[in-house]
Amino acid sequence: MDRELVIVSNRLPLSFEKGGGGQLRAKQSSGGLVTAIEPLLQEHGGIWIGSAGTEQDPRIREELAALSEQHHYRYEPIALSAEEQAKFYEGFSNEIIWPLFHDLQSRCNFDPTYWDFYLRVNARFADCAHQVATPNALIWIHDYQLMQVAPVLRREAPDARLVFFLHIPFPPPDIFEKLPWRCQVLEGLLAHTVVGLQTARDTRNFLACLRTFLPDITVGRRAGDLRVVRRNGHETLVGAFPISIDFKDFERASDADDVRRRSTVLRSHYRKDMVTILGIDRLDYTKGIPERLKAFGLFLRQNPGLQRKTSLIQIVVPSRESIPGYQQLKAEIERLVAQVNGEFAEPGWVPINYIHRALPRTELLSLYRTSRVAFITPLKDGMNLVAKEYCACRHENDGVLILSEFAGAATELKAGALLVNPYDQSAGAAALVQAVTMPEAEQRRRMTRLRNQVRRADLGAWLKGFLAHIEEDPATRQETIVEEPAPA
Ligand code: GDG
Repeated sequence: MDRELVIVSNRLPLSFEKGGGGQLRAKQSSGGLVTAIEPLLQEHGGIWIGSAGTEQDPRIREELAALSEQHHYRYEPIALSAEEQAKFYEGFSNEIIWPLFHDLQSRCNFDPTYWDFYLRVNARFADCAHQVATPNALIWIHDYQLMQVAPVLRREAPDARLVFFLHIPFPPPDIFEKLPWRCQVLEGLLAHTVVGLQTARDTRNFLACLRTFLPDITVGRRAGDLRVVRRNGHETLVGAFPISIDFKDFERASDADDVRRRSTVLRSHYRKDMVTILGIDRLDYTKGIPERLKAFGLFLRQNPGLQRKTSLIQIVVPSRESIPGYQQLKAEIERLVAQVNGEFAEPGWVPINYIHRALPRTELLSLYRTSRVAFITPLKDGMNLVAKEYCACRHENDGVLILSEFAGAATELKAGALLVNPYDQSAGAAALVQAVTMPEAEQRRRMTRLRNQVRRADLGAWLKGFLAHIEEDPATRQETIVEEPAPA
């Protein structure tokens, strides 16, 4: 890539903790966006703009400057006040956009004071990008917290390459229309030259919302299901670019000595014929954790013969704990774990191993290696990288992936996974029976397909597909664009 790369995301890929003696400790963040973007900057260099938390400690800036020297890229921190964090991040982003875009509109809190903070903080990110980026930099803005950065940047730097990727789903018009600021959000997105979404369904929904709420647009169809949206003389390329993982890196890292050693220890904790089932999620109501625990309880109740032969290991990574609802969710999960364990546990066998903390990477990879089943059932998910990581770590081509049909990953992985409706406990229980008792030959057939798919459509392919459109110049484009009439 010839241009300077500037990544703009809500958070930097690391946060700071104060040690016992008051010294600052940098901690690498986990989460889908970091997993995908960090390797890109490591390879190409550039700048990452994002918040490093609400702490105003001046040492954070110094520490980041020192870390920038060691890494291939530079960090530009944005300091948010406690009120900005509360109303822009926890408020507008996570009490309105997050639930609405995951089709959970009844969880939204449409507090009218949030929007001004969203605009104000987005403008600060835009100002920072304007100041630090070279004039022809590629400014790649990420995700739902920053959908109003581009309109400001476009005014300040009319020729900048502004591209956007949405990591979460895009809802259909009859859900999106509840948003009081729906037209401004759509207009903000059209200030980019490329808008990437996770799946064809998200792209369809986005285009349907544009047609419904901004009727003065025209839409042209291009090869490969891409669309060109035109409005007021500006063009935006819109398309699905399913995000992925660095398959080879996961495959290699999960076969390293430390992971092999840890996997042997993990296996030794269980009886030889025990099938371990793995769930890993951030603490979030979209991930369908209570629904999954209920399905597992039903599975045990309906299948006494499989009790003592199966254990669910459920990792819940702490997340957004200051937002109302997340504490309640944690309490609900803990109540359900206690209920299922209370009903079925016996000396020597605990049905659910519940872990509420982030795990070191070695532990995560060892769990992928040793768990015969991955049980991943979000109510709705942009993609879900855990599903792809599990497949990349299955060296023996065995194991079964049970996946929600509402995860973006289901589009690519449906041929090898067992797809379930996460709201349907009976279907979840039935899929568990099928997974736990699946003959080895069928496991291998399915897992080989899954691994081939993830290997082929890996992180490199995602980047290549997305970045291929960055340099396009509408004035010299050869391809004919067929105007697409709005559906009746
Ligand atoms: C958003 C969208 C979309 C998890 N626990 C630990 C840990 N992780 C890592 C996993 C994985 C990442 O976090 C989680 O990614 P997901 O994709 O599953 O989910 P979100 O964080 O909600 O991500 C999602 C994604 O963006 C990318 O576009 O797929 O739909 O919601 O990489 O490995 N890592 C470590 N310890 C843990 O305990 N080290």
